[in-house]
Amino acid sequence: MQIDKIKIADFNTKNLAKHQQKLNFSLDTISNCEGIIAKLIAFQIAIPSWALGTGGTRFGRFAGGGEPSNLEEKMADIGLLHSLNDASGAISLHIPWDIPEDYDAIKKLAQQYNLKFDAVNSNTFQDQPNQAHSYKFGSLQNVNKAVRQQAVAHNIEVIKHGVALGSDALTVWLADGSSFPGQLNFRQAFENTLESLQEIYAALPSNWKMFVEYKAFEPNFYSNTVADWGQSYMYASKLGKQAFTLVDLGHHLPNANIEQIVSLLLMEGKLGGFHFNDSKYADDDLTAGSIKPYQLFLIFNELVEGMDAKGMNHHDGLGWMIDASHNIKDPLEDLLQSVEAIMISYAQALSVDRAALKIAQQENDVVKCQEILQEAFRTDVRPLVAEARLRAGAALNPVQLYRDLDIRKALIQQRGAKSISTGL
Ligand code: PSV
Ligand code: MN
Repeated sequence: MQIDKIKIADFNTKNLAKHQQKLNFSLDTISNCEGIIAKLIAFQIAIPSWALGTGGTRFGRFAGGGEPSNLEEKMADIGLLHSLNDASGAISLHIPWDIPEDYDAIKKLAQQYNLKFDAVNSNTFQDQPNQAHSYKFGSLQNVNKAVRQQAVAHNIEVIKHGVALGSDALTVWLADGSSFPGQLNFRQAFENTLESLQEIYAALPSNWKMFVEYKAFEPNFYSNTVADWGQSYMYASKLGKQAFTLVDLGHHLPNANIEQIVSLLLMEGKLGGFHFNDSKYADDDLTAGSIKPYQLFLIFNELVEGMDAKGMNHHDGLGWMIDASHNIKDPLEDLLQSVEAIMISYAQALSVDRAALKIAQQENDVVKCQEILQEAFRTDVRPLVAEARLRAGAALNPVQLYRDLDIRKALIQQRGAKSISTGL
């Protein structure tokens, strides 16, 4: 299903006067609005192919209907999001959940929706039918060489799919670890994992990046073999220049200072990418910015400052992706909200008075530092985000237009109320 551009234009015309009024206030009160709007237009956040259906917990799943049941339909959904917000112009595939059958056809479809292929993701956290060896006791870390070899071969296979599609990064997230003390020799697990990652790294095309994603716990409950940024950093450093740490916001222990982690990884040139989501308790996979919007702003504040210090392009210097699970909301509405929250935090970070902050920091003026950051955080930048969309031909208010056009109803009519999406 594609949205008629005329419908977007009509919606914008209807809402233009109100938008203009708010924008005028922003233009008067925020400095360098044009610079911010230009950066917002360029910024794109990839949508994972596994986030378009209803997620669930181990207790149950409550599907909302009209879910995409194959890769083509998932791409259609992302195309739909992208036409509404012009900020979701990339798809990240999880293999084997979404194996393209006809590369050319899939590439054509991507072109039609104006989508790029973001990082490809391997899956050695679930056993697949007909798999020779089980990952019950880990994959790349496994004490059994044959299991490690199978997991390495899978990752190399994933790279091949990515190359065929024009992707340029591999994300490795491992569920490897142990659930009970004594189960694992930590050092051996690390060394096995490193050796396996090195074999995968050797198969990486020279223009590719490898992202090593960490997670504090789950599905293992005692130790994870890539548990935190320090461990990911050790692997990435030992692997080489093409390997980086990937930060998923939900993968930290409570109260971790994620903005500091981001700042230091950037400083070391080892921050590769992001998985956005939000959480109250652990890896809750909630809508980005729904629980801790100030934290999201502080993270972007470090990203903007750190990337500028290194002369990096904001839009393609790092990999940006949403990694959330939509258990009770319509997944498409949820994704629109996440992208909006990310854009707002990015715009706020761009509006921070950096020169004044630097002086206040040098003068140890703690009060002033807080004033400067909170001035940016508490300033309403939504008109700038909407203006960026307007200029790009997208909708002033994507969620509202999605609802006005009754898109979910149309998707249910098209795909049925019981269609099921692959993924977690
Ligand atoms: C693991 O929790 C994770 O964050 C990894 O990125 C996986 O690929 C994804 O979620 C699976 O949903
Ligand atoms: Mn993730």
